[in-house]
Amino acid sequence: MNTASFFEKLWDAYSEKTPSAQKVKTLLQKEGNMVYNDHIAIRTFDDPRTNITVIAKPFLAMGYETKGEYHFEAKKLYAKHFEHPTDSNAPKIFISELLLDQFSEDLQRHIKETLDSVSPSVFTDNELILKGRVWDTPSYKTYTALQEESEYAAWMYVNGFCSNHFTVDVNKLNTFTTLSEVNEFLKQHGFKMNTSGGEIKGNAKQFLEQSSILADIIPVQFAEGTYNITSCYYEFAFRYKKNNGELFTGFIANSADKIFESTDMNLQK
Ligand code: OOG
Ligand code: NI
Repeated sequence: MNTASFFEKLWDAYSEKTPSAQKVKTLLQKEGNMVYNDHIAIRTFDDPRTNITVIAKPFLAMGYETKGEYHFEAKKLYAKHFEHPTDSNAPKIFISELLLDQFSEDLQRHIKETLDSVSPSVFTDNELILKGRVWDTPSYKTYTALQEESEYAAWMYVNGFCSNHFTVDVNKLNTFTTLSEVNEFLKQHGFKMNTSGGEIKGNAKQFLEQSSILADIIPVQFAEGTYNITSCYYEFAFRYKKNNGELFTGFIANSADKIFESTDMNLQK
């Protein structure tokens, strides 16, 4: 599969569970914009079967290169980002992993049992991140137990492998010149922003401003019945030129820390 059709399939899987993203994209297009992706993001567990190295492999095979790394002490996460050196339409990739050994034995056991229930060949499939949750129906009891320690763990247990957001490249929009104009447009159309750490994360001095709408809520079938749970969200990024005249291409850990919260159940209402 070539890079463009891979990202189309990834968008299809994502927009199916994130109807707001498709709505926003269509609204932006109706205003007269071409919508380009700045980056996508993937979540995983640092278990050797699923860690960043495993998730990054198909992207490295597409020619992507490893760039920055990021630490999130409070959330107990580690992340890396990847860039394609030649294909300017290929979005940057941000992959984070949950540092399992920093959590309780109960959490570690829940995740280990979940991963043990899946055939190892599923994790090495090049199309893993098109597959979503690759384990059986989750338990709501386990979901809420995980949530007490980590919203990320609970989200991952239900949503599995996917792009948890796509990100509109605001620099390339025709009808908007600033991120705050985009945010006003989103709010006028009834979308709810993630305001954790402020509506706009980052600033010109950091060469990156970001905002996101809260994740959609979708019905999920659990062993105990159906509950409404966060799926994925849409992000908006505006990049500034560095002193050498080139656009900054990295990420800002303090901003990312708040962007992660776009899928937190406790930010809903
Ligand atoms: C990733 C959050 C961080 C960014 O652009 O800083 C991020 C996630 O929610 O998994 O995407
Ligand atoms: Ni992002």
